[in-house]
Amino acid sequence: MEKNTCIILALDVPEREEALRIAEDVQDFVDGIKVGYPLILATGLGIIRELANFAPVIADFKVADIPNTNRLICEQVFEAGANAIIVQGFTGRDSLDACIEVASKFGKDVFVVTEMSHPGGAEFLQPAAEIIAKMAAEAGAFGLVAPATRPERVKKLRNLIGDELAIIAPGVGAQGGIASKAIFAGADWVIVGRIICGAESPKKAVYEIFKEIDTELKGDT
Ligand code: OMP
Repeated sequence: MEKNTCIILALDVPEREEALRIAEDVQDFVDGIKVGYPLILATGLGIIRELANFAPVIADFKVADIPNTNRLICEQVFEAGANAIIVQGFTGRDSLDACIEVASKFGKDVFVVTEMSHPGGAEFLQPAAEIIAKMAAEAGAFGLVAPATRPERVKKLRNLIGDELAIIAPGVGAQGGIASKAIFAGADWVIVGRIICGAESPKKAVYEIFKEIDTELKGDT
């Protein structure tokens, strides 16, 4: 995935036509499109290949099972045309290794969830986030998912892993996070859903996020 705009669209809509309309509208302004259960359960796995015409697709299945089941899930997802998959880290090293093994076979990437962005993400995952991040680095994951709602945690995780892994950060807009703060804290990309998908002009909504990052970046130099 190339870093141009630092924005990944979370395409959480339940209809194919709407999804394709939004993807087409924003295709030149996002670096990736993340799809998950809402859209794939509603439309089928085939939507991944359709969306891949617009931008690299990250399949957000937050895979969290035993190694063999993880392997089977990853194979389906990469055969369907996804560029990357999001998996949970709390299931342990062997489960993660299974995902990374399949991803390597396909030449694709694995992102590992550390601490989630919603308030409940601080309950059980936060205490384990740093161990999970280290494990992800050792296992050869491509990147981490870390909360834009807690930029100080993104910074902590970035300091821990160095520049070895990418960080993608959800929680901007609807969950209260601010894009520039997550990027300053060390995220490579922010993941943004509702404020883009629900906007009258998704393209304009993406531009507003880009402008906020850009303005703050310039202000910082
Ligand atoms: P909005 O809150 O609408 O911007 O969407 C955020 C997207 O990121 C949704 O697709 C969530 O499922 C996803 N997400 C989080 O919000 N928090 C996390 O900690 C992890 C994810 C994720 O793995 O993508």
